[in-house]
Amino acid sequence: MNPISQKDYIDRAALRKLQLEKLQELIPYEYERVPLFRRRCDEKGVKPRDLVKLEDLGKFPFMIKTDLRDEYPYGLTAAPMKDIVRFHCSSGTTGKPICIPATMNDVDIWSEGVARCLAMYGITPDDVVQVSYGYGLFTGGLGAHYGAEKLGCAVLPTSAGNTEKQIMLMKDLGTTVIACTPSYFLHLATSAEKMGVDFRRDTKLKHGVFGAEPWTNEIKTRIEEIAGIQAHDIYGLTEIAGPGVAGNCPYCNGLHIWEDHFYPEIIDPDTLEVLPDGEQGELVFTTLDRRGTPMVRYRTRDISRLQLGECPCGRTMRVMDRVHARTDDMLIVHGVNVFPSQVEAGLMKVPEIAPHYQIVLSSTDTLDIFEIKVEVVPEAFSDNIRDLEVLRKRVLEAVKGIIGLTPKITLVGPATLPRSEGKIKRVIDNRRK
Ligand code: DLL
Repeated sequence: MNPISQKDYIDRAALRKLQLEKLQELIPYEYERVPLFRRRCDEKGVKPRDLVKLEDLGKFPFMIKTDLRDEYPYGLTAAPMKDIVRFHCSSGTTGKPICIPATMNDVDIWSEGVARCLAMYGITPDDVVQVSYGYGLFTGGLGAHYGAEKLGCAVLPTSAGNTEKQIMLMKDLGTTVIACTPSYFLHLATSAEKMGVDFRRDTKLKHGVFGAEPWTNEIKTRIEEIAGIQAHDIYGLTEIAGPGVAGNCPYCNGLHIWEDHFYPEIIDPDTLEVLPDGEQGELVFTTLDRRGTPMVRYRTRDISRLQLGECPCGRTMRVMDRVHARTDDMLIVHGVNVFPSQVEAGLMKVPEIAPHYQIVLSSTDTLDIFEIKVEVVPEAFSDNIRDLEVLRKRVLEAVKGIIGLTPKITLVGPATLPRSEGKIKRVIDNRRK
């Protein structure tokens, strides 16, 4: 076992003790240094000394994304500038970005999280890791980079884009691990095919480290089939660290959370009550060690569940369900709730359908129009209108079976929908607000 993985197996009682000790340091630190947190605690009538046992964390106020925007750039920074070594920012969808200053120790803990994920996937210092997440303000590139280096891997920092060159380097340098968004990997795969490169035959690729966007088990299977690799899930967010807050182990369809650094809770997003393990709700994290921009009870908006029971791999860190949806990406069409991942799961049931699709919503005066544009794989794409119509009906049935609505299905030719180098935008909502 790589020494970096030893912490994954800590005894649960020792873990809880450690978490409490860390929280009892963090809460007064945050209270003293971050006026917003202090104000909220005072409004709730809760003091740092009220944290006597782990469950007491539930008495403390939440933090949300708009707090980060409102307090931009330094309002939530708790460490002096002499201790800050790095900034990451996330643009979000609207308005001002959020800015997360980090200390050297914050960067170290984050890198350790990524390294522990990689080790769990079976990646070793012998591996060559091509980091095709974007480098810069986004945490994907530098996060994967530092984590892979910490494990002792050889890192090829290609960043995203320049796809043909990426494929050439992958071949020439013997890349064994690629780290990028799943949607960018699918784009790489299409480009490789066009270049006559077969991942199985012409490269040494064995692992994919994919995250930063929701991707279904169906897409995971497709990727594994297309490239002959193991596709691993890595989860994280800028506000908490970046990639490497949690990662999936080969034994469970979920992700071990590095609970010794990132304390998870699941809450009901409506009542804000903490839910017991086993129940689905919104994931909330407290950063136990961060000192640059600590987060106490940060509401991620990601929907997940903390699984019950022990993982056969022996790791004691709790397992969260893979994140397929966010509370804010739910679409309401004709009064029905639809998540893009449900559409994806339906589409991927049809083998002639390629993993490239777009959901387009528009409206007339009285009606929502819900269209799904999806590519057909080259082998199944034909000029025969009747064949395509038969396929279209099969796709419709597959999607309808999951979402319970009848969308307009538009089949399009291979490589016609936009591709992405980073996070893909699946939904275009042109409805009048
Ligand atoms: O996406 C960090 C990251 C980079 C994670 C590279 C994994 C790999 P943000 O840009 O702040 O940070 O976006 C965070 O992306 O709240 C989720 O909604 C989504 N997300 C991240 N990883 C996954 C995943 C990075 N594995 C937001 N599965 C999160 C599903 C994910 N969604």
